[in-house]
Amino acid sequence: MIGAPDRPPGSRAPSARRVLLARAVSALGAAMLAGCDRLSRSEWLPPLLALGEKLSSAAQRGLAPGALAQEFSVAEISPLFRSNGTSDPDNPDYQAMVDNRFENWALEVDGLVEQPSRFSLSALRALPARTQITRHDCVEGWSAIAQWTGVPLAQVLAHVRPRADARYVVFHCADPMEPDGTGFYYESIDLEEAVHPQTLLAYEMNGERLPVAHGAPLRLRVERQLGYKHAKYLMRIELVASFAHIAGGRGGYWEDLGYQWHAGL
Ligand SMILES: Nc1nc2c(c(=O)[nH]1)N[C@H]1C(S)=C(S)[C@@H](COP(=O)(O)O)O[C@H]1N2
Ligand SMILES: [Mo]
Repeated sequence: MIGAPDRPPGSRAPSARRVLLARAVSALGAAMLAGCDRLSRSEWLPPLLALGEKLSSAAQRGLAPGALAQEFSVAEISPLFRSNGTSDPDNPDYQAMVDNRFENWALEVDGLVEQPSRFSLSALRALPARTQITRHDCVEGWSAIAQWTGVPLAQVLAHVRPRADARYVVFHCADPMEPDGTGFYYESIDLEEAVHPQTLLAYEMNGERLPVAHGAPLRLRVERQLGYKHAKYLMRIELVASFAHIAGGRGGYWEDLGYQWHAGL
């Protein structure tokens, strides 16, 4: 196994205010999603995006759950950004897609959604994009700043319309973690993190197509969380009510090995 973080991230007890706010946000999200089941996308999308904006304006007032991660200037971009964990998936299907410049790659989005969908790279590129310069912090003890461009996950969720019982977003990756080609890397976040304005499905790094070493063709950027949450080599996004039935049941490859699911900075 390559690039194993050598210690778990520090776990902080969430403040009572944070817990209350998180509950309020989930309740708001659930109520909104439930109410939107019968609405068309044009009616459904704005409230979802508005929720993300509410979270970020709450952030500006210093309320924890919607806080924005710090953004940096172009001058602060790191000249070197390590590749960590998998840097070239040992998966013949993935390698065939690399050879084909990801023409045949598509992101599956399914699970507890009204409209299961497949998105080609060009379909994702056609959606409104966001660019942000952020710092990546790995629990192995290194950090690096890069510019990321991608589609806010909220936009993709607005297309597939999560059902009222959806609570988590699970990211399934192309890289097997076991020598026999099984045990694919995976991660998960909750819906609050999923609709946060800085949560992106990124297809560009520092203005270039995302390199294989950093997760081509698509990776998650979830800027308020430690490095291992930023799933690379995305193949499928699944909306679930619980992740107990997936792999080791703890919501992620490293979580199954004992790391915290809440990897908030
Ligand atoms: N699919 C996949 N995603 C992954 C990993 C991995 O091994 N496989 N490693 C994680 C860890 S621990 C870190 S620090 C970052 C590293 O991203 P980078 O290679 O762009 O530096 O990716 C995360 N996402
Ligand atoms: Mo990491």
